[in-house]
Amino acid sequence: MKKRIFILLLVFAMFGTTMFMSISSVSAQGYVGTIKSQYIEGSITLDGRKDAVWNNGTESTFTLFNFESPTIEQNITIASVYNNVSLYLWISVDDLESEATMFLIFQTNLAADLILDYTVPTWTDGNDIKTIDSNNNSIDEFILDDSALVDTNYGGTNDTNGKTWSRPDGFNFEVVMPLNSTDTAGGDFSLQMGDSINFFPHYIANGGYGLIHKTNGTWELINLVLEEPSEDPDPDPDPLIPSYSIPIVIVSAVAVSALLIFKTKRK
Ligand SMILES: [Ca+2]
Ligand SMILES: [Ca+2]
Repeated sequence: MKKRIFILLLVFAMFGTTMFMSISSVSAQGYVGTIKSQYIEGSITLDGRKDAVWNNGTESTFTLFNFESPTIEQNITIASVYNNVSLYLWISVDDLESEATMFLIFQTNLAADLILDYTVPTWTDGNDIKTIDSNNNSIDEFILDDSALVDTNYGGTNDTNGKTWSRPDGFNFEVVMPLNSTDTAGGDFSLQMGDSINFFPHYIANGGYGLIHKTNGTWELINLVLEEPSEDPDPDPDPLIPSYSIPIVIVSAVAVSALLIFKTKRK
């Protein structure tokens, strides 16, 4: 009898452990969408204005939630293009605040979820942060020991540059970052055509906003893809010889040949 109870307890323990492992392996991190960064020739003048070159990048709008009061929402619109050396992001926010900061937290540490504690929030070590504010301060950082550290204070280089246009009804952030800064001390990302990277937009103006759902403890990242340009169709295809002209050419050649033979024989 005791043996039976022991086996029963063992089965329950194994079942419970399996259940716990399967539940704990479910990640709270998801994806809200993809931004397709389009390849461009040349570069962009940073001024916060949405110049014609930005028509190459498709706009995507995302809803961020206030960290303190999740029912307060803030929409942001993002577009992206890139060339052989740089990645550009254009971010537009409608907001009547006088000052704002945009943190772009790029997931360069793929061994763990980007967010360490969504309630604060805090970020996982080893990820890269590019920051631009409405006073045109551009700061390149990385996460270590739950803190955002400035690259240049730890042997790295500042690899972000941006200009913000403070509109009467909001902000346009225009940011450029090297595809490959080679700054390992600053934990910078390294990208090339066809690559993708996840990032979390963290907007601060009268409170912090992000893609965190506090009601169920989940959060979302945006997937940024450096789209490979599609092959151009042949802009000047070789003119085709119309099919009906081939018999005419043959008949003409035969006629000319016959005429030459006839003339030769007459001589
Ligand atoms: Ca960095
Ligand atoms: Ca850097």
